[in-house]
Amino acid sequence: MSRPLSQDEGDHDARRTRQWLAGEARCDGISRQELLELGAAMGAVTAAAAEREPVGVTRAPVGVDPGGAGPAPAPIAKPLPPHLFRRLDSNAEMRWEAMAGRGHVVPNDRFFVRNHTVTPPLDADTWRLSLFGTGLRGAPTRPDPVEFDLSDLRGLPAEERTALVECAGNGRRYFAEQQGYPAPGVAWGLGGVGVARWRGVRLGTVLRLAGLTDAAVDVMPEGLDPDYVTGGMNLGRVRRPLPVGKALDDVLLAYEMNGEPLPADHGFPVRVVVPGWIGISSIKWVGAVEVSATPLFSPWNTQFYRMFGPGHPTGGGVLAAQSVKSAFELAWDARIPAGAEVLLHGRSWSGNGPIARVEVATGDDDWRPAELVAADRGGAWQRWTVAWRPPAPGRWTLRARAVDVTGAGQPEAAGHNDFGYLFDGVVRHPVTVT
Ligand SMILES: Nc1nc2c(c(=O)[nH]1)N[C@H]1C(S)=C(S)[C@@H](COP(=O)(O)O)O[C@H]1N2
Ligand SMILES: [Mo]
Repeated sequence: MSRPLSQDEGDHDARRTRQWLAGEARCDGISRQELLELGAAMGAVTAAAAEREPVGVTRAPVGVDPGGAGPAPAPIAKPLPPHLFRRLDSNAEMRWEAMAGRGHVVPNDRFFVRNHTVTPPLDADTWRLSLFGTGLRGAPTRPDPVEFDLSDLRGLPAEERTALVECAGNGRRYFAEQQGYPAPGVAWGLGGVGVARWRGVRLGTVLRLAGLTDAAVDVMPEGLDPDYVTGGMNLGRVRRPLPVGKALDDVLLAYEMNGEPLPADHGFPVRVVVPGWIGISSIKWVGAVEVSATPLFSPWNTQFYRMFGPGHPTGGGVLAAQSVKSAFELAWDARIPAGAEVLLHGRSWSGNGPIARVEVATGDDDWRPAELVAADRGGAWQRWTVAWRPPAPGRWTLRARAVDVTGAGQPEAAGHNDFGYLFDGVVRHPVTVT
C-alpha cells in the first residue's frame, strides 16, 4: 500500500531534514548546534550505559519536581494492576496475556501508556485548542490565537476510526535480550502498542474553520504536559510537526476512546490521532497548534526518532513506517498443560498496511501457517490462531512471524540502530509445558 508522497512519513522526514540542515526549517527554542551537541552527549551516554539502566531519552522527569511541595505526582493516573501492566519509569506496557481471547480493540483499562513526564490534570471546562501561525488567515499569534473549546469540537461533524498507536521503541528490549546490543530508552517488550476506536473531529475541519491558507505547509500540535528535560536541556513541550497534506487527510482530534471520554492518561480532553505514523505523532493533551507557512522542526524529529549508528547516515536516518511485529497473547514463561492440544492466539501488525500471512514455529516442528481471524482482515492489526500439541513437558520456544501486504516480513534479527527503534525481529517467546 503506497501513500501519496505528501502523506508519507519517511519522505516528509527526509525532505525536512535536508531543509533543517540547510537552516531552512525552524526549530523553536533549540538551535541546530545545541541539538547536535545533545545528540553527541546522548551518544556518549549510550556507549557508557550499555550494561546499566536505560538512560538518555527516558531520564527522570526533571520538569515536574514539585520543589518540596509534597510527593511528586504519579506519572500515570489509572490503576496499573501488575497482571495487566509492566511499569517502565513514567510509562506502562501492556502485558500480552491481558489480550488473551479479547476482541479487536484494546480496552482502555489495559492500553499502554507512554508519558515523557506525567499525565497532567486538565479541566475540560477551561481547556481550549489554540491555533496560531503564518499558515492561517491574518497570521494570528500565539498570545492571540483562534480558539475552540470542547463543546465547539463536539458540535462539529464527528468521525470514528479504529487505529493502532505504537511506540517506535516497541520491542526495544529484544535488541539486548536476543541480539546482545542494548539500546537506551524505555525497555519495551512487545506491549508498547494498542488499537482503539477513536472518535473526534477531523483536524482538517478545524484547520479550515481556523482560516487555513494555501501557504500553510506544516502543522505542529503541542501537548499541555510539562516540559521535557533531558541531558540537562529543556526541550519544551512535547510536539512534532505534520505536513499539511497528512493533517488534512485522516488525522483526528479525538475526544473519545472505545466509546468513553478520552481517559486522562491517553490525552484527556483531546488528543491527536495520526493513523499509520509512529506513536509520538499522536500528541496527547493537545493545547496549541501552530500552522506554519514555513517548515517546522522539533527535537522529536531531529534528535529522537531517527536511526543512528553504523549503517545509518550521520545526522540520523529516516524513521519511516513502523515495522512488522507479532506477539502471542500469552504471559512470558506461560505454563501450558502437557498432553492436550492447545489453541495458541496472537496478533501481528505493520505500519505499511494490513497483514497478509502469519507463520508460527513451536520448536518441535517447522514453520506452519497460522489461521487468520476473518473479521480482522485489512484491519489495524490481525488476530490469528494456531493449534499445538506440546510433545513433551519442558521449556519450549514459540515464534511467530508475519508478512504484510507490501511483502515486508520479519527477519530472525532486527537491524541495529543506536536508539533501538523499529524492532522487527522474530521474538523468541519461552513457555513451560507441565
Ligand atoms: N503530549 C504528549 N503526547 C504524547 C506523548 C507525551 O509524552 N506527551 N507520548 C507520545 C508517544 S512517544 C507515544 S508512543 C504515544 C502513546 O500514546 P498512549 O500513551 O495513549 O498509549 O503518545 C504520544 N503522545
Ligand atoms: Mo512513543
